[in-house]
Amino acid sequence: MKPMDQVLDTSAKIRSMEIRGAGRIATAAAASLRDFSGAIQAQSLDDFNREMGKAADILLKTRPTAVSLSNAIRMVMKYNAQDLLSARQAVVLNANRFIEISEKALERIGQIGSRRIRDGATLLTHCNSLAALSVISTAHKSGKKIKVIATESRPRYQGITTIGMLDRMGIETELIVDSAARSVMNEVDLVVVGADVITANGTLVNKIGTAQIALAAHEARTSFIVAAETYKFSPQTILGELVTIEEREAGEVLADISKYSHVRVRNPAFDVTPHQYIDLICTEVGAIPPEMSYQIIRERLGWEME
Ligand code: RUB
Repeated sequence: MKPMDQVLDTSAKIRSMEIRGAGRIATAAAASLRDFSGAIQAQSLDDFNREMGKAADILLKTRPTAVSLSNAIRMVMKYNAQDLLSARQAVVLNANRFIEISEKALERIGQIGSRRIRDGATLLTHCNSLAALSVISTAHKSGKKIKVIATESRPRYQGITTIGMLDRMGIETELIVDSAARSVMNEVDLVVVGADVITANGTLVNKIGTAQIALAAHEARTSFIVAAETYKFSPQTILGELVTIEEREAGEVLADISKYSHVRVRNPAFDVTPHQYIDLICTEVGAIPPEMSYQIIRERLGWEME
């Protein structure tokens, strides 16, 4: 396999959602850049930089919403080497560091988030988020008796992956269709979801359906928390950049559209939850109100206004 084929293969897997979820996309991209850096036959530092730039670009274009992807790529590509050997070493170091930080963050988020869960609680989660599942599994492992209601998360049914994971952990679980969220909300003590993006003002971008769950939780006075590594926060939003919401193919929603001549199927993959509906964001550096997102971006992502 040519070195670039490995990058193309990872990119194809991310695009087709064989690799999915903001955290998993980010670590897969970091690992792909690391492996590519060791495999390319660059003759000079310029060659190396150019090839790395191409690979980073390909990975960056796979899915447009999750900021974890661009943050991970930026962290891996932040090398300022004088020669080829040190450039390679820096990429490997950066990528491994990112992957390690990301694993540790999940563990820490679990510890921090699980403190919000009381014994006997009923939780609701949407889609399939490793960060949200870390909160849930840590609470379970600490001996709290919990029940989880999981949505299907149409159209890609990531909820089925979630119930599989919960089942393997031995957690009592109920599966509902997405539109049943309001019906069960009065039984729920806490909603916990993951994040694809958190903006400078604490707005959450996550799997389509999250916003109406947040709205239902707000109306039912049910707590709504987000579990997210700090690399899910978006530095670009400080400059007012809008988050691109991925629109996926119609075929994911309706198999045969051809028999309808006046119908267009819309398939936005993510939606936007305003910060007013979020009680807390559990990150690896602590549980913060959404209004503190700006500080996280300034302090954790080392990003300065230019
Ligand atoms: C996945 C999704 C998840 C977040 C967080 O969307 O919306 O809630 O990515 O996941 P998709 P994690 O399936 O379209 O990628 O906590 O695992 O990063």
